[in-house]
Amino acid sequence: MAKMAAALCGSAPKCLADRPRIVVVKSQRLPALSAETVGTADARHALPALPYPLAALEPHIDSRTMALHHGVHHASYVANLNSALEGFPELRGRDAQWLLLNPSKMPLSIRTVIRNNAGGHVNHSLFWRAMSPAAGGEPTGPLADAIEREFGSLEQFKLRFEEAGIKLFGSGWVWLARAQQNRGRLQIYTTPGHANPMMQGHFPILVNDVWEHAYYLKHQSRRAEYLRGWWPVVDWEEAARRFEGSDLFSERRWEGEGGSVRMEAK
Ligand code: MN3
Repeated sequence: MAKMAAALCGSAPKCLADRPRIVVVKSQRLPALSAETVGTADARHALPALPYPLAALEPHIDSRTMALHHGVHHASYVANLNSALEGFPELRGRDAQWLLLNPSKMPLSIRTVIRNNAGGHVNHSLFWRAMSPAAGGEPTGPLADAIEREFGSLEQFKLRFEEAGIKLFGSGWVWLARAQQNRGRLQIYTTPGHANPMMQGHFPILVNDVWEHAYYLKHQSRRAEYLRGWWPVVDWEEAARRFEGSDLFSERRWEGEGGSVRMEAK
């Protein structure tokens, strides 16, 4: 009987209340400054170390790609960010996520360069942690349930994620995130350049980089092949941690996304 009631439930408020609690991300609560997010004017953004060796994701992601991607591309966003901030001591203590999410507080002369490079720094920091050598398999727990509820099955989700990445024109990123609207339900997003769904108040759960520099050495222009071959290195435990952590609404969950813990004194 209870099973039948659940099947008939639909979107009536009483029925929604029975579903797992999903908290909406409210953009006006992004991200309040705390002691952790305000460094000193002497602080510099720093390239985070990879959480695994360069060859650890072989054969799915080759070490040459990893070395260039982390040591050259990501490093250059960090260097460009630091250099753009040289003349602006009032911004030098802000972490990359704050800089990305507060464009109106940037002087016009550096607004674009900050957005691009703070975005590059934040997104790559998330990307490295979305993968792991001891990874793959399937998500478990509440995230697995939510994926099944939204997409029908894990396989369907993967296909739609790949399709979104394939269809994205030019360079950008493909995301699984909790929507600010619709009770924080899971949604696939793509962002151009180094934009991030956080800019619209959505909370990122999983991300893949579809800039050509992420796959060109191994896959040349075959982006679909890269996207399809990425799943064995996806760290579902990290994604589940982000998903479950995002259920507890607090400003703390936004901390550490973009390098606040990785700033180093000059
Ligand atoms: Mn990249």
